[in-house]
Amino acid sequence: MVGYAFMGAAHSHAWRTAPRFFDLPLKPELAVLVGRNADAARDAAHRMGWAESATDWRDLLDRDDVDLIDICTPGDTHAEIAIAALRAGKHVLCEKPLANSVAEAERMVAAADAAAQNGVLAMCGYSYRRTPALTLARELVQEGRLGTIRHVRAQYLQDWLSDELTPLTWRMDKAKAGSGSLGDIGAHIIDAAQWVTGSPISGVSALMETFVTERPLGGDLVGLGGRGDSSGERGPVTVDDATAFTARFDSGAIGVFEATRFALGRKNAIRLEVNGSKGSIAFDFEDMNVLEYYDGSNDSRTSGFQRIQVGEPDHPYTGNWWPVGHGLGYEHGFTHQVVDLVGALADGRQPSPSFADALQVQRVLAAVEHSATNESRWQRV
Ligand code: SOE
Repeated sequence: MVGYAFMGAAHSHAWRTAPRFFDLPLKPELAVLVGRNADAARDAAHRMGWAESATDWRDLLDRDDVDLIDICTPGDTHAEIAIAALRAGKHVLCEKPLANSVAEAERMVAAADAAAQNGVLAMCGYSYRRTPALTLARELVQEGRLGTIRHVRAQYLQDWLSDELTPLTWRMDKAKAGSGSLGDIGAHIIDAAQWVTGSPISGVSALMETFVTERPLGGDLVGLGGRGDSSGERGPVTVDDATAFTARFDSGAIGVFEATRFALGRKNAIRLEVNGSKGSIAFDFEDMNVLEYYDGSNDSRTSGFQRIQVGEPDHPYTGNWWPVGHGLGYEHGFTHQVVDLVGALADGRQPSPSFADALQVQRVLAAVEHSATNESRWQRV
């Protein structure tokens, strides 16, 4: 694994936990944790359960005891590491978004296609798909329970930048992160909307905003909050704080999307509502064990959104955990991601989402950015 901050911790938990709750055909071994700072990487390896630590990811390429490289670094290093790993015959799990540009993402897809000829496989870590309630939503759409999809309403609301004194970190540096709210959290709802509905986005019209254009220096590695001081040195914010866009789907459905780090009071509210001709679903990650479902076939006397407790043994993934009503958390999506990745590798099957799936998300990110920076079809009032 390369990187050991927020995603490194979540992935390590998943690699350790998956074989203890699911019968995996292959047993993950946490061999080497890579981080630039030797002491910090050694501490993290010990804390997160890795046998060794190293400071250069290139050391992994010719180790025959390493079969897969898990990339948990900021987006500016995804292409270099993934392409080298695939060429060295290592399977790859790469965090989202796949890359910081469509060009990089296309190079990664080409490397993945070439590697797949030799049975070397790659996956992109859009882990929210594996929240049981969202997997159930996709199953209901696929079964036709919602009928023809008309609307997708998706929001990803956080508020960790609402304080103007929250210090700069890599997440606000375009060179490292590629974009701000758009790629960090907007990418999740773009992937989830396309995956749940089964239809790719074909066009967008967007606006992006940076409310606070400079901040105190001194953020930490995870870079999700904290409070700097107003007297110290300040630096520029080079990414979006918030994004809003409308979208058309190949299927003919229309979508409204919003991603922000300034929705004061909303901590990690991933909201998805899909309205079809026969039914609707609604989800909010801040109530992540519930899927709301409206069955249009009910008679009007008994109709209404029902709250499905997604925890029954026949719901996705939940049979391996606790009895219904006890609930899962943020970390379980990462564990389910490992379960599905390891199952695909054992069968020699392409894991989902593939790099090609992640490239489609990257194309939507680029279209949103292009629309927002070109005032396209914006009518002044
Ligand atoms: C910060 O917005 C962040 O850590 C994202 O980078 C993650 O993808 C999301 O799961 C939680 O919030």
